[in-house]
Amino acid sequence: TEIAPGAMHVPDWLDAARQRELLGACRDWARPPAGLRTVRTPGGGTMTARQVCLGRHWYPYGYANTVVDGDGSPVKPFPEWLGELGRQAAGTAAYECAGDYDIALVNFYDADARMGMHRDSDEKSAAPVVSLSLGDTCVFRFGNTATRTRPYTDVELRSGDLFVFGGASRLAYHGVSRVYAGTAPPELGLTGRLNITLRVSGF
Ligand code: MD3
Ligand code: FE
Repeated sequence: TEIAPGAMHVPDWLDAARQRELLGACRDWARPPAGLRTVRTPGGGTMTARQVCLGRHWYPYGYANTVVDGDGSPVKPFPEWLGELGRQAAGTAAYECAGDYDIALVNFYDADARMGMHRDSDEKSAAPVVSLSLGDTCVFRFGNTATRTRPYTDVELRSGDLFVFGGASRLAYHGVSRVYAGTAPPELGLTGRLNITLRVSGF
């Protein structure tokens, strides 16, 4: 389903087996060093979703090769197979991949976590961002490129869903306004929600 020009939602893209595999990988990546951390914002606040990065370390507002705002470790490598997955996902949404996926940001949400409206503009490449969701259903708010406010479209993202943001949607404001606790597929064995975004740095 095209939510807006360049914004494609593909429900249930990952089957149960691939969801379990990806969750297992995320749990490995969450381990220290360079594991899961709380992101501090320049205003002195903290993000409620916790994060782990692969390939490059994101912190507000840029990328680094080490966990500069955490334990100082080199960022974990971005595995080849994840690049393949990104290419395949972008292809599903009818995008020619404009580069090689080389960054993953994995966000961990508990029931109270949110993500405020923002744009992802720290990458140099205009290649589409690939988003994969696991666990609890959330309300994803897709806005517009001009303002942080209305008009926006609320979409429920469920475990296994793919979302691809390219073209005119690449720089749109977006966020996560709520997470529905206890809605994850029971057989997945996850409390909360995980989102994996795959990006092309262009660096
Ligand atoms: C639209 N993540 O990591 S996924 C983020 O569910 C982020 O964790 C949210 O926003 C999450 O930056 C939303 C959907 C998403 C991801 C990246 C985008 C939408 C996007 C990049 C550009 C435009
Ligand atoms: Fe984002």
